[in-house]
Amino acid sequence: MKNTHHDIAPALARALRAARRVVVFTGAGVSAESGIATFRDALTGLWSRFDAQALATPEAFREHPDIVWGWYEWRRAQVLRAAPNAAHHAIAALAHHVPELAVITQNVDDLHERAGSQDVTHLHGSLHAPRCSRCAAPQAFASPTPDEPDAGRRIAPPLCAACGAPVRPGVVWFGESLPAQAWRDATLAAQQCDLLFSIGTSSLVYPAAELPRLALAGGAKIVQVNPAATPLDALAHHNLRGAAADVMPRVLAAAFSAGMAPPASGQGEDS
Ligand code: BV8
Ligand code: ZN
Repeated sequence: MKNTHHDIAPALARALRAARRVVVFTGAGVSAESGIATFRDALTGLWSRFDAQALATPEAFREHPDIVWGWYEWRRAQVLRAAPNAAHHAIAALAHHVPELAVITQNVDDLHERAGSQDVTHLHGSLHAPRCSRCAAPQAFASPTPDEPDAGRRIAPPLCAACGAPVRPGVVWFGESLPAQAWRDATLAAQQCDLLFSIGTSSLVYPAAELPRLALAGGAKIVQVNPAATPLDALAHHNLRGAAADVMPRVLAAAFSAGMAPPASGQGEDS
């Protein structure tokens, strides 16, 4: 059957139209169609002998600062070259259709902001906010756009202008606490919302993966958008099996534009 926005269950379109407070919770999958490798994609070159989870830790930075800094500079170069995709734009547009929208992301890129989303909550920090690993002083990047480091190149981290210690990426590593304010904002938004979208996340990393459960406990409808199954499948009221850049524009069309010609069809199915 030709995929049109009619694939989106009428009950979902009705629930989104009726929702006062909506949360959009995203993971690396929402940036996949912008060409940003998801966290678990095979690490290339020098990093292929590392598991991302092992590299995104304070220990790895202490032991191999130039491998870890090189990895993040490679990822930052990817992000700077990337553009927001139709999913980021649909999420930004959603803010104009519902009374309150909170965008909460695990991603360290700024594609939600570049698509126009406001007040994005970053649970795991940002590639664009390097800081001193000792005195935490914010640092400016030496080169605003790193020359495309060939994947795998070691790059020695710059040294803090104030205390001389190595500069680290402004991200939350495994074993590190989430920024307290961001976590407070996120849990409050999840507990109070009427509807939560979980888009492009494997729902494996805690405490972020707790948010849909908090929303469910607060009586919210849970909608998952992911081409693959995740542990959230069991809890979601709607499992939209498909790519975010295909599904999200169709969700908005189904809910807010009766008669608007549906955007290009995709593979998404409502399951
Ligand atoms: C903390 C920033 C403690 C860095 C990241 C055992 C059990 C439970 C928990 C733990 C445990 N052992 C350790 C823990 C805690 C640990 C944890 O959860 N580990 C997991 C792996 C078991 N958590 C932590 O350490 C957290 N801190 O707990 O602190 C503490 C408490 C008090 C005091 C002190 C300390 C910190 C976690 C933050 C780690 N940092 N990112 C960086 O980016 O480099 S997490 C990182 O991995 C990403 O941000 C992402 O969120 C996560 C998963 O990566 P991916 O799988 O790539 O991405 P994602 O999950 O988003 O999955 C991609 C999805 O997209 C897939 O499902 C795919 O199907 C889908 N997809 C693909 N294409 C598309 C798509 N979807 C839609 N459209 C498409 N086109
Ligand atoms: Zn310093």
